[in-house]
Amino acid sequence: MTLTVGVLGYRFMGKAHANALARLPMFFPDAPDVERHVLVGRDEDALADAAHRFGFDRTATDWADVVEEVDAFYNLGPNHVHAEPSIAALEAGTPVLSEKPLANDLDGAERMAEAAASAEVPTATAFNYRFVPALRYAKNLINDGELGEIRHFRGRYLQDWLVDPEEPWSWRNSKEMAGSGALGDLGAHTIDLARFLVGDVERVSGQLRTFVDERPVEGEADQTRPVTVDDAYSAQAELEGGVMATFEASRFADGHKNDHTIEIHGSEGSLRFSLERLNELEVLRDGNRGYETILVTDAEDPYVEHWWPPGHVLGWEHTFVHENYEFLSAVDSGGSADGYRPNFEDGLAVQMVLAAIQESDERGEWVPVE
Ligand code: SOE
Repeated sequence: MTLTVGVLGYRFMGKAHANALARLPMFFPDAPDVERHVLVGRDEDALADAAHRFGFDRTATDWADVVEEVDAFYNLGPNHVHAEPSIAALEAGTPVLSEKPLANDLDGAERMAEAAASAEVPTATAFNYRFVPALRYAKNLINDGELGEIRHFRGRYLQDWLVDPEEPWSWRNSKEMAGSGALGDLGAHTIDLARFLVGDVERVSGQLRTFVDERPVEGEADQTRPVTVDDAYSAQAELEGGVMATFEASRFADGHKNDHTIEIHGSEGSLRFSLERLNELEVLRDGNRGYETILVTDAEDPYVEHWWPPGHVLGWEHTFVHENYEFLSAVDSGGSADGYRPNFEDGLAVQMVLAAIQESDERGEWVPVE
């Protein structure tokens, strides 16, 4: 059976997921046949150009005309657009992939998770870094007890695309549209990896900071719009099992382009990962004096058999191919709501941590995640 996919959104994430769908037949021959059926957006000229370049059969300007007819609906719009179309698709029984964070606020995320639980179909929150081979390898090491009892998780996500105060305003600078800034855009990934690799977040103490509080509006001379979200955040946290965690992210870390770094320390060893060197995992174990660098590109390493010989390294875009392969395989097999992880329940769990960090910043004290 060929799965028809409808996609809302045709800019950065639209391109990333369209590329992933196009790669599946060549590299994942056991993936379901997928038709890039309809691309949804508002600007009809830009939409038609994207649909042509991304290989979609047709376009639509209203998601309501699409969510019932397709076999899977991808919501790749800005955070404030995630809830309504996704809930409508789920109410029609259509599996949904939503980009992260799940929503722009906790209420939207709760309503999306409730709709997913009622629909009992696969859902996906697009935390694509769970699909980096090196991080799958890390999870296997931890699950096999190679690091012993986990004591520390340390995650930071550093970018520098907003260092220039003249960088134009975008929806990512709006609390109404995004919900938060670096916290939800970047911190959501790190918090999801903490849940994936170690365990749930039980309480947090965090701070948010905005360094530049207004930005020029692209194409409108002398016009500015307020920045109403954080440019950076940091938080300390306690994970289940008493694990100590620190999280931080910034869009003002000059010199860091997409530097998502994870460090984990246990009673028997440690590991270190950096997205800017995503084929490598640094591991300290067996009482060795220093870290060894493992190039995670052997055929037996997660997902690598689908690609190239050892050492022919993968990139950021390959994580979307792995994510789409797993989600669409779950859809094709008629999987249940738990047929794919991370699903909307995982997306809500992260949204609860984001909200707790925001509340902790406001109250200036530790806040439980509940
Ligand atoms: C911008 O900060 C961005 O594209 C995020 O939105 C993505 O989730 C992250 O993976 C890369 O940076």
